[in-house]
Amino acid sequence: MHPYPDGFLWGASTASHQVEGGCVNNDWWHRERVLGLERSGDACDSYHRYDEDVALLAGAGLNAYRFSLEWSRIEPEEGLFLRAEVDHYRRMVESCRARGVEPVVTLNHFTVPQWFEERGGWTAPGAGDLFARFCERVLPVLDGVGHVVTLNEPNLHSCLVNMGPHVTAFPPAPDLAVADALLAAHRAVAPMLREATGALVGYSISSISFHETDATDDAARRLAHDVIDRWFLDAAGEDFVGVQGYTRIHLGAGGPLPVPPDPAARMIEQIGWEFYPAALEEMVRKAASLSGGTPVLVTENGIATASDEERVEYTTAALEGLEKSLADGVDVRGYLHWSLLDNFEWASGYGPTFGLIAVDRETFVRTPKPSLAWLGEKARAALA
Ligand code: GCO
Repeated sequence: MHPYPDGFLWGASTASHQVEGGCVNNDWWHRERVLGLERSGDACDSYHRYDEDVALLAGAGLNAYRFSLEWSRIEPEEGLFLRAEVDHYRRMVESCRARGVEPVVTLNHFTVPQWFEERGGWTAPGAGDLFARFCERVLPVLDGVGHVVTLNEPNLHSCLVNMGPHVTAFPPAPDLAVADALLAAHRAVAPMLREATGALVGYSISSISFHETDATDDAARRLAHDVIDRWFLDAAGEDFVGVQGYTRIHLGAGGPLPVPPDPAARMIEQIGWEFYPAALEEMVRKAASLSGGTPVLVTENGIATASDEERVEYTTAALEGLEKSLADGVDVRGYLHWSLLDNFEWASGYGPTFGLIAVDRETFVRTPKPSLAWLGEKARAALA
């Protein structure tokens, strides 16, 4: 017997800038150039190959696909909305539907149009209104979509002051102005989205498992609580909270300790994170309890490794933890693996490979890894 409830979502996640290719009009494209980072370029060319991506996912036995809308394509200049791009994302939803795959749509996964960035980003006056207008314009995409994620990791975003995620290390304190602006933006659109689409609406939290050490002080504790707990407490969507848990970080004096502090760590991933699959269970339980029982949707969990055996080992352990929390009555609605494809990992470029499917960097040919069939089998068995 397995503890997965009926209708459990089994799937994988991606994000527009990381897979589409040619996202030339957003803040990240510019940041790559200005900071001399590896360029995202054509990414996985999923803008043109999404149908193949969805077919591979569905063919393996998975029933959910989380992807994001690229705001900079839909509104390339302030106030100029391109109907053809809205239609493009609608076709993605229909491609999912045609294969019995539940689309989980993220409205904003880190990237914003360059014009939005240049007018001051999320904390500039009127930013929330611009996001709300964008959300209204993409309603045709969302018709019949069951789960809408408004913002990806607003808590992580607010930690990495003015630089965007994955570029800087943790600053001494989260930027609460960014945090507040993102929370306000979510609150301003969530009721409208619920009413207009009937979807469940929430946002996804970066859920790092913080572990204390002998050196942990109050400043470090405060940071951990501001980063995670404050968001859970304030924010837990009325509909669901997305949990994205990968690893743990040890707290020292003032903030996180450099990885790896623990000589017992099983391995360190390509991205410098400790292999720590127990993070998922810990964070799912924490999210459910701090949000007062808001249903949890695991919107990301995975491992950056060149070894697909390690991916299966990690995910097996993560799912065992998830099953324990389900057996204890925690309301978890789905598990979406990060990521469907090896893709563009922000400031780390194409080095770290999180995908269930490899992508040839020259030809974009997709080669499913054994972990895709393995996860699909788990899904089939649980859904049977
Ligand atoms: C994030 C994102 C993803 C990442 C993934 C691996 O957490 O930053 O949602 O875009 O690629 O988490 O780092």
